Amino acid sequence: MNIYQNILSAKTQQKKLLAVLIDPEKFELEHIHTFFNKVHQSIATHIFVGGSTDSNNLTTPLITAIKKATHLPVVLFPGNVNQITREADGILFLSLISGRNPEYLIEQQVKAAPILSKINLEIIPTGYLLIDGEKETSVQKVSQTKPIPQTAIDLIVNTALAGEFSGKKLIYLEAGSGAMKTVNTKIISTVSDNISIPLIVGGGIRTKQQIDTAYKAGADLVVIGTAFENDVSFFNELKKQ
Ligand code: 1GP
Repeated sequence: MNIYQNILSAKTQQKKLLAVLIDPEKFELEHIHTFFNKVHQSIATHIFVGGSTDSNNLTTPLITAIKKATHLPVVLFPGNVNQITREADGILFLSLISGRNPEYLIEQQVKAAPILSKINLEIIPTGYLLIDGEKETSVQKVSQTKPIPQTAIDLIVNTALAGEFSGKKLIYLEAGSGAMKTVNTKIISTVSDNISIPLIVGGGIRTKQQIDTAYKAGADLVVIGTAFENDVSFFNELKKQ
């Protein structure tokens, strides 16, 4: 499975992608089969697994169970190095480039390197930008970095471009899990017009209309976690044609 090549070719064909984000601390394993029945009837194309914390080391058993329940690619979206597991298919190798905390710019990556060098995960370098979603999110608390205000479009674009020029293969615009305000369309379209690598957008997206708006503005892949956690019937609105 070449996850990145598939994302790239979807972008070329203007086929939009949707990742369901599963937080190991919030997912109820006993409902895995009903959950994935819904996922498989929907337009979801990827499963992302991760959270800001995973104090009880739930990621490995969760991904083992997910791999049995689905053929969709399972991609780690780790809050820290302890969430890395060989059970996944790939990993977003994140650098929090909107922040200036060396721990999340390079230190976690250095700690991850010896683990990743021994296992066979597809590594996808990702420039991760925290954008103000009008709520103090876990990413902000854990990373001790400030989000970029939505009005600072030049800074957002230049940060995304710096990510691309540094070799990131994806740019992720993150308003934070449960954000009150999603990343606005002006930001999405300006970043999308200026970069050539695929663009991920997530944080606070709760409706089909918000998904479509993000796609139209230039998002190649939308990530949704909270809306599915709160109500699995949201999948019914996202049925495959
Ligand atoms: C969070 O972008 C993701 O990292 C998804 O956010 O939980 O608000 O959907 P939500």
